[in-house]
Amino acid sequence: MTRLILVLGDQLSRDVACLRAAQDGDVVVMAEVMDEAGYVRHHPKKIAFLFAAMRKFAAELQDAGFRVAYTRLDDAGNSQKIGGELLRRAAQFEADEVIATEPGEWRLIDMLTYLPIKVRQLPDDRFLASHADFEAWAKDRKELRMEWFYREMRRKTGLLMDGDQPAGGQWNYDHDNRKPAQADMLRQQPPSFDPDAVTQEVLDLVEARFGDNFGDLRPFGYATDRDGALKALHHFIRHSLDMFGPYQDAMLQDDPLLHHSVLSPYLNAGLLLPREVCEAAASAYADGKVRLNSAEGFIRQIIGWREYMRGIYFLEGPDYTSRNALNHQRKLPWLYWGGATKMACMAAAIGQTRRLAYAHHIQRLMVTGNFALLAGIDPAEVHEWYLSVYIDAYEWVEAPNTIGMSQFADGGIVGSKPYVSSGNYINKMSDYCRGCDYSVSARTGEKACPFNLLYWDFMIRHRDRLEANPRISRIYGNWDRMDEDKRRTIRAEAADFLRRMSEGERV
Ligand code: FAD
Ligand code: DLZ
Ligand code: SF4
Repeated sequence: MTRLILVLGDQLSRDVACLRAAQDGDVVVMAEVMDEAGYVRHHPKKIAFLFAAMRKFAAELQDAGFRVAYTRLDDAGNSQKIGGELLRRAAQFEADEVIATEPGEWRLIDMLTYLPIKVRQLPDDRFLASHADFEAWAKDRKELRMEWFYREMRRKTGLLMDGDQPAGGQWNYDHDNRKPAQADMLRQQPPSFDPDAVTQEVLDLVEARFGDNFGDLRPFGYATDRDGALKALHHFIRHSLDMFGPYQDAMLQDDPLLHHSVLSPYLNAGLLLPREVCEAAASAYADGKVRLNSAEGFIRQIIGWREYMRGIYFLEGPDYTSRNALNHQRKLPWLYWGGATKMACMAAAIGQTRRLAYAHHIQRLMVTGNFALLAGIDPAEVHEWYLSVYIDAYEWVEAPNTIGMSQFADGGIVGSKPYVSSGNYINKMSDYCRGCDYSVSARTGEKACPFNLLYWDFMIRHRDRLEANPRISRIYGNWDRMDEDKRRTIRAEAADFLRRMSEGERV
């Protein structure tokens, strides 16, 4: 009997497990379906990127001799579900078994588990840590801190290691990083790729079908095949990696990317593999082309944070996305969907998200994420927003970053304390405050930076829980020393701000 080989839209790697298992006569099944394109209102650039990359990958497989059954979104008979397409193709090719690579989302894993046909889900070994590796690491630990996991991953991969010691004698060089950036006309931007005929056709389809989703479809400059993704990788290693470390936490109004790699879309869709990306960075360091704090910082994001986040998602199980440890219930305000705001930092982060389907880590964590947490937004709504608007968003990586790292909704599994800050941090790391209607130095009054008001409001609302944390407790001393009137004013103005925001006023 024929077997079907399922390749999902984020499994576009020649080395993916199901393709390695393919035999003569098997049929590769790929499908553009509304169930996947519509489980959240994805940014149009994300849908276009994946559909174009899927079409090109299918053509590449066909050229390499695979039998491929590819369903386009508008094809007659498209059931608009991955499961439906597998059953339809099984009937068409008289197949009795599906070979899949485990999807990156519980929803699809469950769907495949209960599909009325035999399905084998192979481990996704594009990741460097298997579920068993992560479970073994996590077992019996009181706290699942990324840094300890990362050190094991360094030893396991041998990346930046001198024998059994870390290169340079330290595991982590972050103390050399975290510098604010200056505007620089000469800073290199990632390469932009003109859409070819395949991509143009997809752009027209996405415009017609998803044109109302939040986000600009055009101009579209992402690579949509492996050659382009490799070009982006080599360009980053050559031009930006050396400065990545020092400036990775910086934010500039007129430079949305700074020295970030913008490789997450390609890594997460399978056009690049994590090991090759890290090896390219490690070789650049070995050749003396980039400084150690940059190579180490970059590699840590991939073999550390990326693998750790996936480990947490699968360890914690399907209910992780509905956690709400701080019991936050406020609706996501309209300004996240492009509604006007006077906050220059939010306007910048959300504006570039709309244009590019991309914001870098500190914009996601310390601007939009920080604001949502301070304002007490329901983490399920925050999760849905991040899953929708970023080109690199898949639940296995987005949920632990949002629910865990950013919103502290998992109660402290990913982070030992909430990532919250007043306007001070944003002012130190960016040039946003200079052009803002609010004043970052004002703590009360009409001009008070909302991050300042909401910071204290958040800290006091959650005092019972947070004061016990030794990393936070001394902050309450500052509050207690504040004049009683001042404290009352801050809380009243915070409440007024939140009320006006929730009523749709421009804040
Ligand atoms: P760089 O800064 O150049 O970093 C290099 C690579 O490291 C990235 O491409 C990525 O693969 C990896 N990386 C860095 N930080 C993380 C991290 N915290 N978790 C996982 N991988 C990391 N990343 C996603 O890939 N998809 C998401 O949906 C996603 N959602 C996020 C939501 C929130 C609230 C936050 C705070 C972070 C989220 N991140 C997500 C992590 C991070 O912001 C992005 O990986 C990064 O901004 C991608 O841009 P880049 O390729 O330029 O990264
Ligand atoms: C994100 C996405 C989109 C927009 N569309 C498709 C699709 O039409 N077909 C497909 O196979 N995959 C798509 N994907 C990626 C899946 O949603 C992804 O495989 C799961 O979320 C698991 O990570
Ligand atoms: Fe953001 Fe406050 Fe600075 Fe305005 S003053 S940009 S709201 S941090």
